Amino acid sequence: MVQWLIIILVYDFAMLKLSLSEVTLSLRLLHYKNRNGLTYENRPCDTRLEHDINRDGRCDTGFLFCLVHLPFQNPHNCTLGDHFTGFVGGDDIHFINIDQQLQRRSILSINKKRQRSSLISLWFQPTIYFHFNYPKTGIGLIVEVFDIDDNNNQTIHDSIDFYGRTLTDLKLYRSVELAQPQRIYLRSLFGTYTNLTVDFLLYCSPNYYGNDCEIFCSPNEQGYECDLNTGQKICKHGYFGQDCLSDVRACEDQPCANFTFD
Ligand SMILES: [Ca+2]
Ligand SMILES: [Ca+2]
Repeated sequence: MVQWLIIILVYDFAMLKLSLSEVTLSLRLLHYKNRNGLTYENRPCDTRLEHDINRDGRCDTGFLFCLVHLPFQNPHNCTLGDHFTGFVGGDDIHFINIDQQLQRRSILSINKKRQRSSLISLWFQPTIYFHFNYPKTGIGLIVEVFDIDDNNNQTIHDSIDFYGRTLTDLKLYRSVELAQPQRIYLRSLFGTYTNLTVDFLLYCSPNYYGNDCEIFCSPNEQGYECDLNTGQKICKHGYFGQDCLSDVRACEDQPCANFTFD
């Protein structure tokens, strides 16, 4: 009885593993602008000096990115993942991609420009990555823009703005090498004057293949490689069978069912 239970559990686990897919969604923030420097209610971000993290009267901007399964629900849970940036700058933020290897010289010149214009923030922002099972119904993105009032207490931030958008128009690429960034301008749902420009990439996570990234194949050093288009196992010389883990040498002494010497 116990043996049957174990067999059923192993089978279920194997089926579950087969049915999983994994995609990566990356967000590279490019530019954020709050034209009036106010919240969505047209109010100043801070009326109390101790809440002004920047110490210059600008909003102290931070973003919460939340990914959901479509359709949108209210209230929403970030079922596909979330990421809070913390404080990243003021009302006009030009994000710098730290994934690109910046020369020390160019960083220095950026710092000089930064000193010249105190109204523009430059922020070294890494690309934000999400990994999840590809949802057939589509991906929804919700962004909350906050004015940070206390770096140690997330509950007291003021809301500056809110963006919501489906990402059903994002193309799913088969690998990161093939993926082309898609630029999206996120705009306020309240008609206020903030917007955020983001480059999105959606692609199969490493070792996942197929139209919906549902085929998993991790190359086996000895037995097989993976076909880059289909994810099917390609047996290396000397190996055969469905999993390419049967060794030809084992067939030299006694015949194997699926293998004959030519
Ligand atoms: Ca505030
Ligand atoms: Ca603040």
